[in-house]
Amino acid sequence: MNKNLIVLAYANASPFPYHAWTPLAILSVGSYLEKHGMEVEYFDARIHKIERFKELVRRKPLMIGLSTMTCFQIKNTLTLAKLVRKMDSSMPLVWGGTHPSMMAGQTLESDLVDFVVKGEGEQTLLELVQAMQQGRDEYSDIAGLGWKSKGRNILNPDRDFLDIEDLPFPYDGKGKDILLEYVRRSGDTLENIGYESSRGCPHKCGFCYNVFFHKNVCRVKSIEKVRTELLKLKALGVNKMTFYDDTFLAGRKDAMEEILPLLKEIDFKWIANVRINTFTPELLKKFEESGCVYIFFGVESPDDEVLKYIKKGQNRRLIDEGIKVISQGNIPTLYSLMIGLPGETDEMMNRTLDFADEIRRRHPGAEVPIQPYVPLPGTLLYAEALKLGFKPPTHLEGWKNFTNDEVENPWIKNPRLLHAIYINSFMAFRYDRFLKNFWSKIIFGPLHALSMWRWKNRNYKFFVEIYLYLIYKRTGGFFIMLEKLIKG
Ligand code: B12
Repeated sequence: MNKNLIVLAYANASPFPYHAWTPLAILSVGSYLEKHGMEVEYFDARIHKIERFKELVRRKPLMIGLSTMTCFQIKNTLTLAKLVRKMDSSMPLVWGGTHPSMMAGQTLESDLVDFVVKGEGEQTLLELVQAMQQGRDEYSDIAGLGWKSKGRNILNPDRDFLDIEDLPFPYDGKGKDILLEYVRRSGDTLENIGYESSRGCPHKCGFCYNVFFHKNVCRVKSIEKVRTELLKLKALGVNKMTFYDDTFLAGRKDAMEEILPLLKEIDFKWIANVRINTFTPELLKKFEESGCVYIFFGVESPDDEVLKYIKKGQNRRLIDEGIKVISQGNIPTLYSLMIGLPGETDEMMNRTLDFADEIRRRHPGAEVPIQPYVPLPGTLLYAEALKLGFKPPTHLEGWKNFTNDEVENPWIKNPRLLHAIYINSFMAFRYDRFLKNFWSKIIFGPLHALSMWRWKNRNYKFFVEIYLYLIYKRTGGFFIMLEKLIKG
């Protein structure tokens, strides 16, 4: 066995090809291990061939770490875990990430899981590695760890938050190879290089993992650290990047004086998820000047009653003011809306759809995807969903189809209608960005026209697009080729 080697793997996280974003989940953990003298190898299913993964398993590392969110990614992570078990049944499998953190007990019940790391993984994994290197088989002193002993599953107490100021730059060490591969592949459309300038969000949105995962604590990196790290990114050839922060600027009082001028000085193009009520005309101006090329907001609903129910911490008036400000600028913007929440009536849903039209009227060209609500574990509304008869999957494998386009909540009379609206809004408002050249217009043009017709007439009868969508979702590879062809 190669006791100093740790393999960290990231399975495909999305059925959609343009969703290949750098896997900071494993790079953060891996760079921390490297800093402490371990040898780390990564497998990122979006850029590596499965042969690489098999080769890494054959090298007999101390363990294999797997990262996963809830939903789609679980399916692919399970495939990796099964492959390891087949090749080497004694290889320890350590699961981390948002899903194992939120469902630690249930995840640990799976035969494909030996350890679970709950919450931030850097220090917990390091301590586990050190314990295993010493040949220990008792781990009760490692905070944040779930482990198995003599047929019993044990969940240790949670770990305190790390000081993110002490974390190494995730693209140092082997992470650099991953980054360079993303840079190489994406040419001048680098919309998938991730960077964290903070962790956590103080807001209590009922559908979000933050309340439990980050306990609503928002930690920000110092401006000096951000400067050093962004300069490193720039030196590695990155010109455009996305802030993976839970809510960009949420914990930063100094945005106008520090981080935005810094972004301007470094001359980055950047993308971020922001709260709509943060915006003033001055802030918008600073965003534009500092290179922001895309912003997205979770607006969720036009109804104060719903916004209150989901604890969004903003109301219709603030949303309207935000749209007024942002629509004056020229930053491409996405406003996300949510349907299918508990207690939603047909009238409420129709108001949300009409609001999408209103947003596009007031902010021409804005993307307004409409997402059916998914009760994700470890969120405030999850408990509410259980009360309303939602039956969560009883085992890890059961979560794999738990997605916006397949979810069936007990309070929804016609889930197919919600799926159709989701796919329709996606095709109508998001796909128009692909209608840029002759071939894309030939291929996607008619589909887009049909989507716009459906949207206008709210007509979801004979929704054949679902089949195209499912082919698209299940045969991502073919469409990656097609999109590349179209985008040139
Ligand atoms: C980038 C991103 C994506 C990317 C994918 C990630 C990628 N790299 O390719 C894309 C855009 C594809 C994506 C998609 C989705 N996403 Co997303 N995404 C994010 C985002 C913004 C950043 C992820 C990240 O890298 N964070 C930084 C790293 C360092 O944090 P981390 O992942 O938590 O990792 C730490 C720990 O979890 C742990 N850890 C993680 N992995 C491992 C592995 C091991 C072995 C160990 C020991 C520890 C460990 O240690 C890490 C360091 O402390 C997060 C929000 C956030 N700020 O995290 C949402 C988030 C992860 N996404 C979320 C969701 C819900 C989705 C979607 C389902 C949304 C949707 N409606 O479609 C889809 C899933 C795809 C699908 N359609 O099925 C939720 C997940 C909740 C959950 N229960 O899993 C989050 C938390 C957003 C939220 N506020 O709710 N997403």
